[in-house]
Amino acid sequence: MKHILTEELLQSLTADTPSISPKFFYDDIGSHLFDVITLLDEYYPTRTEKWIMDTYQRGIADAVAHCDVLIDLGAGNCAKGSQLFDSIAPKQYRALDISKEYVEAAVADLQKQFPQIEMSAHAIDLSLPLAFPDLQALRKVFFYPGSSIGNFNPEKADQFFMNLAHECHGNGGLLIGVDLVKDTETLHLAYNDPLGVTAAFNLNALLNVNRLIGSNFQLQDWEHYAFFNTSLSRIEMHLRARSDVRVILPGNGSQDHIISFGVGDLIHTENSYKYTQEHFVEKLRHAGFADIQCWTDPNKYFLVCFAKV
Ligand code: AVJ
Repeated sequence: MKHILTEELLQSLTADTPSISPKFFYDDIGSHLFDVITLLDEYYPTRTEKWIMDTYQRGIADAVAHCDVLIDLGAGNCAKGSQLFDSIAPKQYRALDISKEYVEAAVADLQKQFPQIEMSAHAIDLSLPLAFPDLQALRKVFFYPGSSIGNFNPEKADQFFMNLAHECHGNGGLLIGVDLVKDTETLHLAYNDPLGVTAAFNLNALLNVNRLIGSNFQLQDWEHYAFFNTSLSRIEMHLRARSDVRVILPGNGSQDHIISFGVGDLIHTENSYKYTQEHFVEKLRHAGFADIQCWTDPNKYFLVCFAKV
């Protein structure tokens, strides 16, 4: 695993645009820092999505109508998925996440509370196509909340939607939450909170990488840099070198790799795409979903859609 990660990071860090994948945010500290981000006044997405889900619970459940299997794509602690159990009443719940141990523990807890729902936990890599051959005949509802879709570039998002529309096998749909385009000031603050939690979340990726592959990134050499790229409609997060930096990536038996950065050089760590409602609905339609219902908040900060095949 270490060799593979070293290879991956060596490639991404020495590319024309150096980058570290956002998956490296979510170690133990990073997951907790993200939880804190969701509590910040400036970070409106989580609380706004929850407001929409709570306020329109009835309408959403009516749109979903009937659910054999609720497939939670990025379940984590299963908190958002389990919120739907009462209103949607799935017969089965499949919790998918990159971290198998984490989601298994959450499902084990949940199973005790909801013995009537058949539950299972699975590891997934959402960058690869999904297939559910054993669920073909069932009505599936895919659940993808939290604007996680914002991390996909627009072409990848289209592929992902096409994959899900196909995997519905003519029955079911996708319940998804996405962050909307809004004034730049609001967007900027959500990713540049004055307490510095987002900065810590971003910088922690370096500590996680150090731990995983034995590299020697020094936090004092880097600073958080996030801005809204208006033409690409995305928040970009980067780490910016505060001085000239040399980093060693141990070669595990073979030669060590040294990567150099000049002051001001950037490592791109995340994109968080923001959509308009019209554009997002159009993408879902284009992917093969026929009937799309939407719910939003009074400020139109966030959007929840149920897209039926
Ligand atoms: C978990 C990808 C939805 O893009 O807003 C929060 C991650 N990054 N603050 C987002 C994140 C910085 C978040 N997503």
